[in-house]
Amino acid sequence: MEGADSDPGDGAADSADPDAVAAAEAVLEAVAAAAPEIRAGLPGRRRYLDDENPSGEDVLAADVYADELLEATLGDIDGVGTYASEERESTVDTGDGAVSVAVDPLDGSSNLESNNPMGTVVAIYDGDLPASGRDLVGAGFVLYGPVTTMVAGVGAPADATIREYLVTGEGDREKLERIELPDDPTVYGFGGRVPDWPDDFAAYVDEVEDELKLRYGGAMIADVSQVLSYGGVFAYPALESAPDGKLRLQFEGNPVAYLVEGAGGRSSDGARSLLDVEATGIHQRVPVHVGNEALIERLEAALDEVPAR
Ligand code: FBP
Repeated sequence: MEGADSDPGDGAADSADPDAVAAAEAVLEAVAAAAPEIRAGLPGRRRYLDDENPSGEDVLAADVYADELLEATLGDIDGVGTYASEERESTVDTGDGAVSVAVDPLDGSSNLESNNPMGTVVAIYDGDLPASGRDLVGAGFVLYGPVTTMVAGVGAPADATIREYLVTGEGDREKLERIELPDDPTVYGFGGRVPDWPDDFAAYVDEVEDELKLRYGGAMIADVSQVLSYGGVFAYPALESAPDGKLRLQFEGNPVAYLVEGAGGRSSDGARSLLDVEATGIHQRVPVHVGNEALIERLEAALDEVPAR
């Protein structure tokens, strides 16, 4: 993350609907306001429930707590008509607003057991779900690390300025720096078991591990935050056992693509920007690769055949 700036483009982008951008700002403020409560609720909610989410993953009490808190908070915002969460099979109709929010209430929640960082991710789309990443009018994440921070932007993807905020104990946002990926990347982190990586992806890893330092923590938001800070590449790639990878387009792929591209980097499913992947379902999965432009270009060159998406 580089030095402070004079705020060009902070706020509404020309090509996005101003009402949708205002709703996106309100959503990001509400997520920050909920963050201290979500964080304070973690210590007593580290147990698994006897349940699975729509993606077949075990659910922690903390996942459910954060999801219910965010639904109540975000559903009340003027302009928000739909709430969707990784923890719910279907979307929730919250009123007649045009904007839809898609939330991963606790990204990386399996890190609760080991007490490692995790986050809350939010994507704000101008339209119904599932939506294209090109319909985003804002995105952000809260990182529950040693301090609570938010990285966020509003506006159309091509116009967004991405900024880091400190989230205070009262849930207010204090502006920190504008985020731009450093020119000299230093870190990489890739999910999935190594024997499950396709050969072409494994060949790419052979290249980058000679140049970069491994940093992988198992929570996408924390791993992407390292890439935003130090430059590099994060991927949860296609696997032999899961050709669409693990992460979800609406809740994870699109918002991190928006943030990393807004910070001067690139995103890819292996062949194209994640923002150009066709949206086919709420819980659709997609291989996610984000980072410095040159590293993503090399990745796309290294992968043999990437299906149309
Ligand atoms: P959840 O949203 O269910 O926590 O799953 C997503 C995630 O935890 C990502 O944050 C992370 O990148 C990935 O799964 C880690 O998966 P793995 O445990 O296979 O490394």
